[in-house]
Amino acid sequence: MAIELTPTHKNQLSKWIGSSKTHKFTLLYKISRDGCNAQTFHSYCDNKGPTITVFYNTNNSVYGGYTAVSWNSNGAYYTDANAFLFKLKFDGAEQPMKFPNKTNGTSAIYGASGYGPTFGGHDLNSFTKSINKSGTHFPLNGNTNRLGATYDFQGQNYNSVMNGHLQVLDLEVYHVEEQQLLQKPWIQNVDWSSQLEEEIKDKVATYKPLPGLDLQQARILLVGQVGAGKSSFFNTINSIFRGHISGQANTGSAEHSLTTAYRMYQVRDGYAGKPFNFRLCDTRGLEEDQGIDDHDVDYLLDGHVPDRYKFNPSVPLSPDVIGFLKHPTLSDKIHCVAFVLDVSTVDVIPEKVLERIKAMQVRMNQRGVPQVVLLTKIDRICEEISDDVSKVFFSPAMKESVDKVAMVMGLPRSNILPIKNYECEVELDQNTNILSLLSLRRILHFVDDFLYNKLDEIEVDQLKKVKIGD
Ligand SMILES: Nc1nc2c(ncn2[C@@H]2O[C@H](COP(=O)(O)OP(=O)(O)OP(=O)(O)O)[C@@H](O)[C@H]2O)c(=O)[nH]1
Ligand SMILES: [Mg+2]
Repeated sequence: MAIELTPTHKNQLSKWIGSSKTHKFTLLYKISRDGCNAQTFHSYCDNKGPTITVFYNTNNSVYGGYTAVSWNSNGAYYTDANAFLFKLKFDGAEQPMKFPNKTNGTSAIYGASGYGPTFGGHDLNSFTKSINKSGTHFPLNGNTNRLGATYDFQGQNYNSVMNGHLQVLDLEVYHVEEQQLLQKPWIQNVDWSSQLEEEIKDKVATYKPLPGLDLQQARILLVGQVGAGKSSFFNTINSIFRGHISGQANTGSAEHSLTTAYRMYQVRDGYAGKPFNFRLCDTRGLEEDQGIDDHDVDYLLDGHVPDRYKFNPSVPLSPDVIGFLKHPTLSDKIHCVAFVLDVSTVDVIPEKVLERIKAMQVRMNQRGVPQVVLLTKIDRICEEISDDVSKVFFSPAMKESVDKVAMVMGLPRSNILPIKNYECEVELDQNTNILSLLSLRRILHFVDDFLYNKLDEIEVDQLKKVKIGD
């Protein structure tokens, strides 16, 4: 995927810039698109107000600087007490650090026609004149000789922020401005009341799959990248009906999927109540070369895979595994698929993982299985949502992410369902519950759509038989 600021990075920068508002980032200049040339930089960025400059180096480190003062070409230093340098990632790992100005803003930036973005005197000079691309990267000719002269690097240095070089895959400058929440919700006007919570809880609790198909429970398959929040979604729904935060499914962060066995989780009505008429089927997380593949997906969709089947990355699923259902019926099959995607990293899903998802979608489409996206970790991309989940449909950042995901997945926007899973909370939250329940209810509606189609098929078949019998 293209190199650009992720929603999480935007949210982090937004917090550092200050004020409780989120910010809108508008791309002004990008060397891979516009060429690495100081004059071009100035023609696109001078007199534009506050900006963020971001470096993406060849070690997958991301760093840069913010200034509230406009860039200019006057050959002069400018004062800005709000300016800061930062690092977001180092060697591919998230390492957010802010390096504040330590000179009361004196010499915060240097603007000159032959210079690319230059911070301090000079803590960080990106490049001078123009740079040609060399293979995949730009060998910037700037310097960092006086790193720490104007900005407090808090013990960090050229090596621990910039990997000791200025070879970048890209460099971007964004205009930054405060962003208001939308006046009107971008999709759905929800009344975030306890009455609504009870209403949807009841709908979910009393859900029955379409009669006439001999089906007790709807089966919803959760698929997605490692750490996206698949198991947490089950825990969230389970917690709502248990009445307290529950961690029945194992969740957390690990290099490879924490979920190693296929689990068809049931949710019960209260502590020891009866299971509801749906199951959330949790799978091993997708990776570039691990996790369920499109071949496994065939078996999963068609209902051959037994509960607690242990995924083994080196041994593909086959009819020889213990418990393999040789003749599954409609009730064993999957009736809706929920792709679980982490909204904070959705821009950087590896190409290979996306290819796997696309290949799976082909198989789902062949079977007419409806698909939705559960977009998790929405608290990570917008401060207002992090404070209050009910702001989700008023957040421009959220709307932008939903639009993007809908396009990438080739699904209507109404199939993209933002949710906030419980992760560190100790108490249930009404708005968090409502959002998850709304998503689950929509999924159950999609299950019904699938079942109606099955019923139609059966009725047509029966009609044919009757006609032949005539
Ligand atoms: N902030 C935040 N964290 C979340 C959310 N959902 C999940 N997490 C965290 O993300 C991490 C991974 O969540 P899991 O539910 O284990 O993810 P998974 O998709 O089951 O991952 P694997 O089983 O490893 O493939 C955990 O630390 C969760 O607490 C969310 O909505 N917001
Ligand atoms: Mg899991």
